[in-house]
Amino acid sequence: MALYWIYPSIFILYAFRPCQGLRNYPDNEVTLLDSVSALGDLGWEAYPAEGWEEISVMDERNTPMRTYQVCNVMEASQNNWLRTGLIPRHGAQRIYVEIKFTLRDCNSLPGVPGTCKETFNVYYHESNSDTPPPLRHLRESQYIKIDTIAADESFTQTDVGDRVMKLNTEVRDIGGLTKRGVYLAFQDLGACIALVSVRVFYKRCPLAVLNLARFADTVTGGDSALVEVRGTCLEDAEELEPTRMFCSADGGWLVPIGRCVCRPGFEEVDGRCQPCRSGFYKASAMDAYCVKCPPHSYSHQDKASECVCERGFYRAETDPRSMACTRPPSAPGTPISTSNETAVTLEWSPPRDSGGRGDVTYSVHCRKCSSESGVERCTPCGGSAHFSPRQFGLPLPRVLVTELLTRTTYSFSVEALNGVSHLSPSPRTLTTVNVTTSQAVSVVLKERRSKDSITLAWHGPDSSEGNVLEYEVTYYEKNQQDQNYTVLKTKANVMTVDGLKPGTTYVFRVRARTEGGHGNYGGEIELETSHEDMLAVGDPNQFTILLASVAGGIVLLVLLVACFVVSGRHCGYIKAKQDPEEEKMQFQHGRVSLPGSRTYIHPHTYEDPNQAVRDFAQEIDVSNIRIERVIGAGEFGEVCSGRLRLPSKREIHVAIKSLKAGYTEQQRRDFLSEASIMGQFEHPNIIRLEGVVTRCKPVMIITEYMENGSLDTFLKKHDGQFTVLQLLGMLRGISAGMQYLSEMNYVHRDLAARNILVNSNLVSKVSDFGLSRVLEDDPDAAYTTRGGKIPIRWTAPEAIAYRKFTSASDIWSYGIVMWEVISYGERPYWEMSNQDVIKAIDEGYRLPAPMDCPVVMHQLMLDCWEKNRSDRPKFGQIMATLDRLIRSPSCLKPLANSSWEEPPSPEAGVSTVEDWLESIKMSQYKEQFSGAGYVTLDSVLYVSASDLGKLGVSLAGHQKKILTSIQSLQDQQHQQQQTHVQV
Ligand code: ACK
Repeated sequence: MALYWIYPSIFILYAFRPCQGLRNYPDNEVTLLDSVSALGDLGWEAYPAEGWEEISVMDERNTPMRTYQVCNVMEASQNNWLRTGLIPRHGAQRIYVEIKFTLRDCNSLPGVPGTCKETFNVYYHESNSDTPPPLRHLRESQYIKIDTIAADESFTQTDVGDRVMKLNTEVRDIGGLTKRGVYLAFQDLGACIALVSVRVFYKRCPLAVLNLARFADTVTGGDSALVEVRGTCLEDAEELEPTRMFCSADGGWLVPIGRCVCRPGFEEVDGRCQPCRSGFYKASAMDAYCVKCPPHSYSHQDKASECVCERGFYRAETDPRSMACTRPPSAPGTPISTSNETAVTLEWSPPRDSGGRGDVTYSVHCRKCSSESGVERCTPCGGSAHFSPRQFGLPLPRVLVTELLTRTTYSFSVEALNGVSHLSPSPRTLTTVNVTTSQAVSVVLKERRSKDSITLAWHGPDSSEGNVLEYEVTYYEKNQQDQNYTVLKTKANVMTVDGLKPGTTYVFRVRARTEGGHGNYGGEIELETSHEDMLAVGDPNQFTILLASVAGGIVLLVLLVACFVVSGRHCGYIKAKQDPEEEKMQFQHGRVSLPGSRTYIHPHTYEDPNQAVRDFAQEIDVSNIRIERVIGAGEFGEVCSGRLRLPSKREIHVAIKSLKAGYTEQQRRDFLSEASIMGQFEHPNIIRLEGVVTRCKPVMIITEYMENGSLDTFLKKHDGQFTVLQLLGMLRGISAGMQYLSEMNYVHRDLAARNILVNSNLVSKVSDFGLSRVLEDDPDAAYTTRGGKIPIRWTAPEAIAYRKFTSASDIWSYGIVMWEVISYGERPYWEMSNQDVIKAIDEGYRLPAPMDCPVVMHQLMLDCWEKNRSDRPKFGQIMATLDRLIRSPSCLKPLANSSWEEPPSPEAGVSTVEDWLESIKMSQYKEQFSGAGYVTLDSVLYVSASDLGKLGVSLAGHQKKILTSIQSLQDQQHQQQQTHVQV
């Protein structure tokens, strides 16, 4: 063991174990091995014997601490191995290895040969067995290299003297594990190293409780995918909607969906369900809180889901639990009766106590009484009396009883009832009144009419009333000022009255004379003579039919008029309803020829869609176009790039969309509709239409060429390469274009980064105006329950739910585009399903701020995602905000997730050209580099842009990426040299 080592050991003692026993790790990390807190011998195997050495040192609390050290720098050809025992992975698919070590700077060791190293290698081997073959039989090929570890901070003799220690911490991860555990192996090839601590851990999403659901401690997925976890409702809670959350790869919970609620008798307090106290209750899981028992009820025990009624009070089955308990009403007031020969009207006052309810009704019981030998006997009337409106369940305190016998005494008892009367065992209280009817001729049953006569028939009084001697028929002409009566007499109970005026109404009454004298008149009846004899209808049914048909005619007429009025109003209504925010496609016909008229005209308003194309798009002669190459595939055919030279104009670069052969007329119309829409716009942030070719095949749409293609692909390709201000510039462009469109009353409906094109100056322009695009073209569109196809992740909830597409729904989509831009083309809501997205949005979830997103930008996104569309900003306001931010970039400094660590630069730790190119995702150039002799990392440090050109890296973006990375490699090397110089 080299003599140099003693010093670091001392430093380990004092410098690196300040918190022995207090090591706290984030609660989403589960430690599988921690060499520092191991109590006994670590039992790691070292080979050869003179290589790694376990050295126990004491920390400041005199606690022994184990380190492994090696420092055979004086001898060449070192190959010293140190291997841990089997570290069980406990189900984790990805584990992390955190190594803390110190490393001596070779230059600081006087006289060491050039073989001295400043790195060591870390390997792993997956295994199910905890008895590995001895290390001396180790074959390197059985182990997989995790990395070569270099020190960020090596230390020198001076550091040792100054007692300044430089501890390095490196973390590496190993994914895709399947066996019981892993062995870690450290290979030293001649460096002076002390392994101060080795910690192996995996990440998990720690047990979480949210929305009254418990989400179990979950091991993160092996790759970057989210792990979906079902929640279970807490005790005394029940599921309102299945609960789910996603455990992200870095141990955080994302996107809570669903909810549990406290079951009846329990309420939520501090995130748990607590029982309702006595005197309180909660009837439904959907109620938020326990509430006091309603009047006349109580709960003596906890957890009451309803309160019990006090004695004498009841709750009807249909009464809500929140309603006071009630009781039957008191008796109604004594009825006042009015009677004639066969009818009685009864009226009474309502009960003084309604029992606390509003559903009091009345029932009337009828008995017919007669006295025999001075004793009155009453029997139920049965069906012989008729009650109007009814006998039982009368809503008002009155009833008309008809079809009674004349000169008969009846006993009527009225009772008041309510919704709980049937629950009360107490006898009901009735109010009774006796009424005696008088004698009269009852109702006229029949009538027959002619121009000048009317025939009447009637029922005579009951024979018990005595023999009828004659009937007296009285009538008069209804509309005569002085109502002169005419009295006619007959013994029969039918009479024809002649000598009447045609078409005139008469009023008739009939009474009987018995031995006892004249009885009372029955009711009056009005009858009208007919105008013509032929209209003299004998049968009252026919009359009814006639009346019915006349009435029907009137009803029909009324209905027709009503329909007419309603339909008129309906049209008016549609118009009136046309919300200024509503879909703004104006269905007017004609050119936009009025200067200053800035309203978009929908091509469907044209009877002949070709006319719309002629109106808005210039026809280009195909000889002016030169197609160069295919750049993509559109819905209707290929998209190519090419050149357009119009007479007396300079040649320009254009994109050419063509309509594939074999199209239908409808497809041709849909294809060209994009040109007739685009041709109406003229704005620097809207893709410009150059013209169309319709007179020969294939039909083409020619637009300006956008060198950088669609924004989503462009951003993914340039991940992390722009400043926030550059991203803001792109967003400003999109919002300027959208403001223009919204002022033109055009609603885009499919605003998404994939539908924004970017030119070589990073100007972004809104594109994709085809009429059928939302239905067919967009790969992100999904069918909704209403059958329409909608790009769910980009679309406002009201547009998904009821197709309410407005400029405000475009604002929602704009917020999603902001998120896409700041996250460099990340897929909104990642791999969540469309259904989950809809649900999560409905429950108030919103996309979190992307990495490095300024707080203000995320706030602006959240404003665009306000549920209520009128609360969302307008494009003009968004423009103003972006302009303000661009003017004062300091506002962009606070980041929404500043706790996120700076990601390590991709090239950190790479040691070969291949690894380096891979780390910056440029491995397609591996062969070009090795072919040109760039085999070591040092050799690429001075590669220039022109060298790259010669190597065949011609894309400006790729050159930029490689050169930026070379710059970081140079910085890293510079830092390492600085450390050496300090030594
Ligand atoms: O992402 P990209 O490169 O950009 O691939 C698609 C492809 O055509 C199919 O739509 C590209 N594209 C469409 N219009 C234009 C244009 N005006 N300029 C350049 N590329 C375009 C789009």
